[in-house]
Amino acid sequence: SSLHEGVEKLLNLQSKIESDASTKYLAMAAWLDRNGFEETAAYMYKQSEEEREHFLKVFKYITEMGGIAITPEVSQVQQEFDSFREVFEIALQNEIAVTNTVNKVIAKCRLENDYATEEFMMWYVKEQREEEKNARRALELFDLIDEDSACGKFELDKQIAKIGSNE
Ligand code: OFO
Repeated sequence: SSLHEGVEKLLNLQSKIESDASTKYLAMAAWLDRNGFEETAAYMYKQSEEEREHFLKVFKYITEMGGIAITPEVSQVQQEFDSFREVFEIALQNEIAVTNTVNKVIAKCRLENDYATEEFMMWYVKEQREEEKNARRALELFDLIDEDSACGKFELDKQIAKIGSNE
């Protein structure tokens, strides 16, 4: 394998984290859907699919580099949420955690002079910047629109679903 053992290990961890993110967003999408937040549910189903692509991208890269890609097991996932807002608080925390692991892979690449993987991982740096921004924007909308006011939930559902659509 042209991958340093430590780098390969972190890439497999990253692949698992992306796969978990896909599962978490799927559970959030279902919760949103059954609570009437139709448009935000559609947005979240899409996020889930995107994370699945992020997962596959790392997974295939490991194999391409001659490493052993380990199929991640499905972790326990949170199915219930206390509120509409809580979904996005957790989503933001999750994205921040993903950014941290992306940074750890890159730090390791630098230590081992693995510039190919570093360059590969830069795509994730950009992606995470975008995803953190979107999650923060969602929370900003909860500050602007009172969830408990008349039509508040309905308006939030529409506005959150539009995040990132003009990029
Ligand atoms: Fe947002 O987790 Fe993928 O990159």
